[in-house]
Amino acid sequence: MKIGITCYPTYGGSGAVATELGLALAARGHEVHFITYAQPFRLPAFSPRIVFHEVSIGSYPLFQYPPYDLALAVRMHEVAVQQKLDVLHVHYAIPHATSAWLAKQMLLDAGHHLPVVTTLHGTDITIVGQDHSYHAITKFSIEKSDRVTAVSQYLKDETVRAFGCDNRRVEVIPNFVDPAVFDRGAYDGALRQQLGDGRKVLMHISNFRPVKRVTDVVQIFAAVRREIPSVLVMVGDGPDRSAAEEEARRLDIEGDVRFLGKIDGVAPLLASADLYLLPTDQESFGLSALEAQACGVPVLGYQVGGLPEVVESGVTGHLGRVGDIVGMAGAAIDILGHEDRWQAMSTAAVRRAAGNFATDQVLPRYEALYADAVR
Ligand code: GMT
Repeated sequence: MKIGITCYPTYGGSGAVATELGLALAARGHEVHFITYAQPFRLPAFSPRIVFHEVSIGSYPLFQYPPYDLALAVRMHEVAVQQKLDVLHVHYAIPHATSAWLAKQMLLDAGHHLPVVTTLHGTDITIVGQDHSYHAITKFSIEKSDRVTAVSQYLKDETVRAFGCDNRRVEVIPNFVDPAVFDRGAYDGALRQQLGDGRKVLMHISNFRPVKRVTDVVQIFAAVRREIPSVLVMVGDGPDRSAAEEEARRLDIEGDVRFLGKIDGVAPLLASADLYLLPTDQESFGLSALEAQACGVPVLGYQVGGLPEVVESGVTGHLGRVGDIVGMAGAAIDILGHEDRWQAMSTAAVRRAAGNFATDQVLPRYEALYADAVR
């Protein structure tokens, strides 16, 4: 098939999932066209059967807020006509599903039917979409999509609750991972030695937005470090990075906390970790938690959103109460302090990731959805 994909190209789970999906679809022989304002961050410079189409918004003095959503709709329309797209798959409802609906209407006038598939990822439903300024257009755009998917049952339920959407219209298709890439055994341990110098490696990866509670990460680590020789590796960047750095200084542990900034290929890093920390207060799925588990890393997080669908508390990690730093640190010390317990969790984590969320299992569900939408 010829598939158009639109996503946010910058760091974030929805862009990562969209790009991995495009790469996997191309590997299975489909032709994939990415339509967005920059090259998606996980997209290699060249891949067979993948083309990147840049959306340019230009500039005009009248526009204090250049209308990206319109420029995107025009580019979607253009690519659909030129490349004869069979289906357009947009990731993150706002504004992508709205632009897709506009492009679809423009195409209908020329007799070209372009089915639109919208995948809901998280904050498009839980935060931004429920803002009064965007609620009505989000509901409209979801309802006008030919097919809608959500990345967890939690997100589907929240979509039905917040937007009154028909729950039969939303299909749950989870995030996925390639176990051959996210594989602890694929890396030689040199990086682990560099990062930890013989100590346990705790890790967090995110875009450092307030929802990620990165200061909780630092506080949990501070309590763990008092009991177990360890280091904390913080990967990514965003608005709360300086707050996390400040917290590390305040707690006088900055020498053992490393901020690496944005890094594209996180698999070798995750494969070097002993424990992954994701204490966010809203998480529709938690792609990084899945990738960590695939690398045999137990995950510590809060019992929120779709995270319990990914992490089996007590088996592949521990999920605690939001803000319970002491409880989280206790669970971390228990896991890291008992080699047999850590090993059992690590093995269960790999089995869970590969058994429920491997690319080979999830991808055919998208292919079936496209085929159905085209019919
Ligand atoms: O929160 C992020 O890291 C970015 C955000 C996005 O939309 O780019 O991620 C969301 O989508 C991911 C992929 O489906 C999910 O794994 C994340 O759980 C979700 N983030 C939130 O719900 C906060």
